[in-house]
Amino acid sequence: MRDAVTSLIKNYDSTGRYLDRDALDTLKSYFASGTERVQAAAVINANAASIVKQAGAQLFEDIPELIRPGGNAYTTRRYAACLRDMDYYLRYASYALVAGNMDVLDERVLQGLRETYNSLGVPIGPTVVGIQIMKGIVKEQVEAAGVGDAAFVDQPFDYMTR
Ligand code: CYC
Repeated sequence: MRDAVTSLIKNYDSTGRYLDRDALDTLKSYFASGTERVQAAAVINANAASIVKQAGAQLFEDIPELIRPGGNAYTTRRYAACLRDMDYYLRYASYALVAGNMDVLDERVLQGLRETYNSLGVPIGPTVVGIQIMKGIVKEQVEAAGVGDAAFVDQPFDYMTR
């Protein structure tokens, strides 16, 4: 698991270089956006349950087949598994936002996920829709909390989606 600073240092150390202009610019922009990243994490933390609930409701309204017989989120167990997965995506997105680095998503969420989903018949397209719905809700709430430009919030959600 790495953050913006450790990953930059690792790169420079591996070639024995001092931190150059590019490195310093990267560090400056990471630290300059630090307060906003923490604010975004605070918003997610304070509203996680309602964000997941709202996103789930929107997802099942947009794609109602998911919760009909034959749908992958049909039966209470699978419905709950789906909301639990959404909660995982949200929590790990908050970590990646604070870290300013997407490594944690590869390591803890995405590795092997496609294979797991394929073997269980969990449809990837609708999962992507769910993650994008959460992105929209989080962005709205982060902006409402007074963070000027919440564009940085997109990054972990878009990363998982890709
Ligand atoms: C299942 N989701 C699973 C499983 C895993 C994950 C491992 C199989 C084991 C289980 O049921 O618990 C995902 N586990 C994760 C992730 C992590 C992890 C991401 C990292 C922290 O440890 N079905 C839909 C929707 C979608 C959905 C589109 C919700 C967005 O139709 C999710 N995931 C879903 C469902 C299951 C599942 C329904 C249960 C499938 C089954 O058992 O038939």
